[in-house]
Parts: sequence; C-alpha cells; structure tokens
Amino acid sequence: MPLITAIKAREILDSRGYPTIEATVYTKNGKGVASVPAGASTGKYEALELRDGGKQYSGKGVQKAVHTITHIIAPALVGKDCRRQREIDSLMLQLDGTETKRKLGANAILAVSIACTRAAAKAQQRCLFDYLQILTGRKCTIPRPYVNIINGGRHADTYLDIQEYMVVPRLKTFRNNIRAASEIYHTLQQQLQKKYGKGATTVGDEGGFAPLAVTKTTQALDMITTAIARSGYTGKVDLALDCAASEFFRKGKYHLDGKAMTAGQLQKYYRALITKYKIISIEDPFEQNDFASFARLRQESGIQIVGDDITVTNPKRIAMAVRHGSCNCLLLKVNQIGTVTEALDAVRLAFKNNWKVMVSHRSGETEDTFIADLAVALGCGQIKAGAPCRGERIVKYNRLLKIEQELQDGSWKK
Ligand code: 2PG
Ligand code: MG
Repeated sequence: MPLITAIKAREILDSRGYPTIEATVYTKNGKGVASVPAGASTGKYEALELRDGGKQYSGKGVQKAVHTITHIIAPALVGKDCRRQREIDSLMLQLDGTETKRKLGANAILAVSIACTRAAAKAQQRCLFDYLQILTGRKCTIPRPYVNIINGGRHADTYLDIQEYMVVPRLKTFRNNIRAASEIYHTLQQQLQKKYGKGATTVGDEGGFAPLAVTKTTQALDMITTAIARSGYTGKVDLALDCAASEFFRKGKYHLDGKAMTAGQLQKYYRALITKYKIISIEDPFEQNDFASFARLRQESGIQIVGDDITVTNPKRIAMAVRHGSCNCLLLKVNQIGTVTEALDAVRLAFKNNWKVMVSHRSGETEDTFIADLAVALGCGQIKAGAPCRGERIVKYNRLLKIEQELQDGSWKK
C-alpha cells in the first residue's frame, strides 16, 4: 500500500517571479511533486491563497503556506494511502474548515492534493494521464489547443482591454495544431515588426504579443486574421476570445476600446465581432455576476460561452450558471477551487448539464505539466495554455506532443 511517509514543501518562483508553493509527497513506492500557479485576473469567488504579507516579495511570500503544509497538513496525512484522493482532500478541507480555504490556503492544499495524485500514479507504475483516467472515469483524448497570441487586459501593460486573443487550429493532430499556431505566431511577429517597428513584439504574461501600437479589439483581430492567411491556414483555424470582462467593468459600464458601454451595447458589439471574424468561443464576455447577460449572448450567438470568473470551478457557482443558462462550457482551473477532488466534481456537474470543459493554465505559471495530463484524462477536447512562447507555457504543449506520440504508438504502456 502506498502510504504517505512524509510531505515537504518549499517556496519557489512562478513565471512572473513571484513566490509560489511546491510540495513533495513521499511514499515507500515513490514520490510525487507538484507546484501551483496563480492568476492575475482572479475571480472574486475563487478559493483564497495564503500569502505572507509584509515587506518581502511585496507581501506575496508563501512561507506561511510552507509552514501550514509542514506543521498541519503533513502530520494529518502521514500514514494515509495516497490513492484515496477523495479522503485525503476531504481531510484537508476539514483541517481548514472555511468556505474559502483561507485558513490553510488553497495554494498549500492544492500543492499537496496534486502531489498525492502524482505519488499514487507513481506507486501504481502508471503514467499520470492513465492514472487520472481512473479518477475521471472518462476516455483519453488529445485536446485541441486554444493558443493565446495577443495578450491584453491584466496580462500586458498596453491599451488592449480584452485579455486574450486565441487561435484555435482545427487540423487532425495535436502536432499539426501546434505547428499551425507556432507558424501563425511567428508570421504575426513579422507583421508587427514591419508595421510598428521597435517595441511591437514584446510579450505579455502568457507569451502572446503585447504591442503598444495596437489599441483596438478589431485592430488585433485584423492582424491575426492576416497572419492566419499569410501562414496558409485560412479556413483551418478558428478564433476565440477571453474578454475577462470583470476587469473592464466599472460603475455599471463596460469600458472597452475607449467607449463606456451598457451590457446591451456590449452584446451588440460582440455580435458584430462574432459575425465578422467567425469567433467560435468567448470566455467571460460580461462581469462575474451578470448571469443574465451571459445567458442572452449564449442564446443569441449559438457559440461556445465559457465561464471562468463567473463559475470559478466551483460546483455552487456552476449550478447558478446552469440555472440561468449562462454558459455551455466550464473553464477548469484546479487552483480556483483548491483540490483535485473538487475540481473533478465541478467537471462532472458541467458534463451532466451538457456543458463542454476547457482545461486552463493561469497567467502566473510554473513548469508543472499537470494540466496537460488532466486535459487528456478528461477527454474534454480543449486546453488553453498560452502562446507558443515562454518555457512555462511550452512545457504543457510539449507534454501533450509526447502524450500524443505515446498514445499513437502504445509506448505509454511500457
Ligand atoms: C484567465 C486566466 C488564464 P488569470 O483569465 O482565463 O488565461 O488568467 O490566470 O490571470 O486569471
Ligand atoms: Mg479567463
């Protein structure tokens, strides 16, 4: 039996250079390591991270979370079977005892939760996606990537209000989809260089370009459309947006492209964008409490409406969105809820209501590739992990390239 013999934790840095937590769960049959990401455009209803406050690291240190793991979580979990994911996660929830996980910190809890999953996979001598399949009860497939090639909003110091402009290649394999995304990305780089000169190709938090000179939504979408055409992929690549609209919602109005709009006016604006650019998916088109506007856009547009800040991977918020008919796809961010078990419960609820699921990274990432295996094991068909640029984004795509090959030639069983 793979009983937990020890748990260690440490403060490491994420892709923005801020501290985050890494935990190692040890058993006699092997160990599991996991580190947790962090958002910038975090939803109001997300589980809470434990941060140190004070002067060091601008208050973002996680020494308290390390202490929590070492002195509260580890003593309670040592001796437990790491394969009992639900039991382990429930125990941590009991130790925390708060709705928001503010006592132990969702960051501390999640690092241990994922490290347990990894240790269990190791103990069973199964690769992670194969082991995760037991927990998800679904059939493995390789997801289609949503590749964010222009960064705006909170992820870039520029004038674009919409946070993510994504290309979604529709070729037969993941390998070809990543190739298409990479080629389009580099064509866009050349276009930006040529048109705007120096400083136009710096990148944002998720590796997408953050050009100061591109100030309007349509300007960004036009540049991307041209890059798709020049790369030879017209008709084979779709477009998607994450508006992260809570970030540009102030005093009852949406402040987008220099205009202050009502929800109704914004809906009309989206309608025009969807038609002109054939956008297939929009995430968080309205602020996180506007369930009704989400529902209206979903009904009227017929496209995929993804819930992120509105649903925060939380079954209670998902149930509210289901009641209102607000979304038809759940953005799955495991750290929004804080345990593997609860994240999978959120997925079950989404699937039960005929929603789709898109697995997601955070804007502050680590080199952990858990979400790649998770997307495969969920067979959900969609993942977003940023641009084909910056190591913390690339590791996820590279992991998927490897899994695709292993599934094709059967080598994952060896
Ligand atoms: C989002 C995410 C990831 P953040 O809004 O979907 O792209 O951003 O991690 O900053 O919340
Ligand atoms: Mg989002």
